[in-house]
Amino acid sequence: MMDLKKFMDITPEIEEAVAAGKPVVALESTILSHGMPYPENLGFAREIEKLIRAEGAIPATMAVIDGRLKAGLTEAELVRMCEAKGVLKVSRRDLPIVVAEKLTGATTVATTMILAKLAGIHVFATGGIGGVHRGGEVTMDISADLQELAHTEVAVVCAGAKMILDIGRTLEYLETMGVPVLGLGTSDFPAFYCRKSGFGVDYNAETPLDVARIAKAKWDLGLGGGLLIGNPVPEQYAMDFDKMSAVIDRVLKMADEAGVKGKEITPFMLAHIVEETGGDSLKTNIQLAFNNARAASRIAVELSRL
Ligand code: PSU
Ligand code: MN
Repeated sequence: MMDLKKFMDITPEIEEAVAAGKPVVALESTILSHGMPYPENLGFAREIEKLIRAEGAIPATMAVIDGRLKAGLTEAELVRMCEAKGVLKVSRRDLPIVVAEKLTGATTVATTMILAKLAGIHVFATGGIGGVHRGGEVTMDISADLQELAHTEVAVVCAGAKMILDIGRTLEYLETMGVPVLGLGTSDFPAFYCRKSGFGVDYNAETPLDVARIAKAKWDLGLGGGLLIGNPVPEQYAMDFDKMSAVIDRVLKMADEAGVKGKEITPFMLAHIVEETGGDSLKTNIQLAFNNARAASRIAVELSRL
């Protein structure tokens, strides 16, 4: 057995909650350090933790700080992740490097799942997941988030995938890897800023209890791996599909012309989409993540009762 304490700091509150089987919701830090501008990200980070508490669950924001894996951050650590000075973007392949070299990094969906599982947490709320990029059939740019969903026992609540990705191929990949894709009150997989992508989910789970039951069945059956839950952005914050498609096409072209590659693509796109929409996309991004935190908390509460 790996000696967890050798690598990881879990706050006493989270550790006690996990031991007692109470609901805990994991949060990622890449959305803070590389997904949103400062200081809006800090207001967001504080608010989303409050929201989870208001639903009766405990928030666990994940990060790697000076080489230590963290489940639950202090206020000073949260500020550090939001200021993002020298904060790396850490996916699965980067994890051993930041640990061994005592570096500081924000966790992606993939790494947040890894840390959540180590800490005994099985529900995670994010904004959008990584996936197969447009042109991925040639570039092979496929986020490590998808492999993590295949292998790591965490239910991930998201608002779908951005249209910067190839949503159809992302869903095909998840099918191949045996990842159930559920809609929370929808049969259409959401497209982040917009409520619908035009691609179906595997099953419309009407309630958080349905999601909890399906997750428990998957894990009790020994099937392992994760589940993806698509929770559409609330109607009043949703953006126009055609308008966003045009913005994304423009920004994809900018990325291509600037020669942006690899792990820089997603942060580049996110920052330029905010600019191109005059900040509207940031408001939507914040609200959809809040909405996911609420849903994840309810799923965690139901799971803790099963
Ligand atoms: N999509 C978003 N916001 C984000 C990300 C994706 O709408 O902040 C972040 C997440 O942390 C996700 C990561 O895990 O980008 C995926 O990066 P890549 O495509 O390089 O794997
Ligand atoms: Mn990539």
